[in-house]
Amino acid sequence: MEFESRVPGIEEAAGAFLLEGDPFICRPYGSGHINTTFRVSCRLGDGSHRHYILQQMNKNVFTKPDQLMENVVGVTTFLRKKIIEQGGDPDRETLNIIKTKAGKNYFVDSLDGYWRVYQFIEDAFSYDLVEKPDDFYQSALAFGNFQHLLADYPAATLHETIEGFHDTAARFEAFKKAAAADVMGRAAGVQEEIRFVMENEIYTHVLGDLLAKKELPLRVTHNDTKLNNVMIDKATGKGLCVIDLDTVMPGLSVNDFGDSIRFGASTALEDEQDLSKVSCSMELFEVYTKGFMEGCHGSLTEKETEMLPMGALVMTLECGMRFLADYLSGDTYFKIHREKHNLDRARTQFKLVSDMKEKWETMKEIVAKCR
Ligand code: ADP
Ligand code: GN1
Ligand code: MG
Repeated sequence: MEFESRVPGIEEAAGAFLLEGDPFICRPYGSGHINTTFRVSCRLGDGSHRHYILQQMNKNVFTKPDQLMENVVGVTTFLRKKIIEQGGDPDRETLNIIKTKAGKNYFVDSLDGYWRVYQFIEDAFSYDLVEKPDDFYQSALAFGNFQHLLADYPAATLHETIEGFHDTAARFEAFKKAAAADVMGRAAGVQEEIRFVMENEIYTHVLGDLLAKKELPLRVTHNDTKLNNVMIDKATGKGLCVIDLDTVMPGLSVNDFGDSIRFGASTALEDEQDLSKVSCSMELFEVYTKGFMEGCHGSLTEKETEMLPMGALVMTLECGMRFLADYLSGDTYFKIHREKHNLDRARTQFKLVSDMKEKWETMKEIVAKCR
C-alpha cells in the first residue's frame, strides 16, 4: 500500500483492521485539529473502491484512550439501535467502528499509539465554511436531533474524556496561567488580545453559575458541534451523520448550540487573517436557531432557550481563550499548519465576540421569534 504521509505506527495500524478488499492508498484526510486522520482506499474484486477512515487518537489530548473508545462504542451502539427502530440507515447515520483482526474496537501499536477505523461515509460532505444556508440549517437539525436521541442515554456510564472540557471559568484560569508563565516569550506581542480576555472575564462564569443553581439542566451533549463534525448527504442535502464523538459527555445544550454558531455562523474561516471578513451572520444565526430548536423536538427549557445567545458568546470566547493559551504555551494542543496559526484563530474568535455583543438585541429577537 502507498502512504502519502506517514506517522510512526501507521503501517502496523493499517494492517491491523478487518478491511474489505485490497488496500492500495492511505492519504491524510479532513481538517480536524485533534486526531490524525487518514482515508484508506481498498480495491474490491469487481474493481470498485471501498474507503475507510483510519485515525490515530491524540493521546496528548485524550489521556485515557481506552475510556474514550468505551464511550464511542457505547454511544454508537445506542444510536444504531435507535436509528434502526426509527427506520433509518444505521450504516450511514451513525459512525460504525471496524474491528481489528483480533476482534477489538481499536488497535494499540508497538509504540503505544492508539488507532481506530470507521466505515467511510460515502457520498456526503463536511464543510469548513457554510456554502449555502440550508446546509447550516440541516446541520442544526442533525445536532439538535443528536441531543434528542441521546436524551435517555445512561449518562453515568460516560467517562469524562477531557476533564472540565467546557468549564469556561476553569479555562479562564488556565489562560491566565499560560499568559503569566509565558514560556515562549510571546505574551508581549499579544497584549491587546490578553486584555480582551481579561475585559470579558464576566462571561466566563455565567453558564457555570446557572448550572450550579440548577437553572440549566445537564444533558448528554456532543460538545464539539462544529460544522465539519456533521456529514451532509450529497444526494438529499440533509444532515446525515454526526461524527467526532470523542467529547460526548454530560454538558449544556446551549454550549452545543453556541459552538456551532461560533464556527458556522461566522462569515469567514476560523483562521481567516483578514479580520474585516469576520462577522457573525444574523441570517445564519437565525437559520441555525430554527433548526436546532426543531431538532431538539421542543425539549429545551425556557431558560435554555433564553440563554442560547449567551451560549454562542461564551463558546466563542472560550475557544478564543483556548487558541490564545495554546499560542502562548507553544502550540502543544491544536494542530497548526503555519506560524501564529493559533493566534490567527484566537483573533477571529475575539472579533466574533465583539460582533455578537453589538448584535446582542438582534440575537435575542431572533430566538424569541423562533420559540
Ligand atoms: P478531529 O477530532 O481531529 O476533528 P474527526 O473525527 O472530526 O477528527 O475527523 C476529521 C475529519 O475527517 C472530519 O471533519 C470529516 O471530514 C472526516 N471524517 C471523519 N470520520 C469520517 C467518516 N466516518 N466518513 C467520512 N469522513 C469522515
Ligand atoms: C477541536 O477535533 P475538532 O477539530 O473537531 C476541539 C474543539 C474546538 C475546535 C476548534 C477535543 O475540534 O473543542 O472547539 O477544535 N476539540 C477538542 O476548531 O479539543
Ligand atoms: Mg472534528
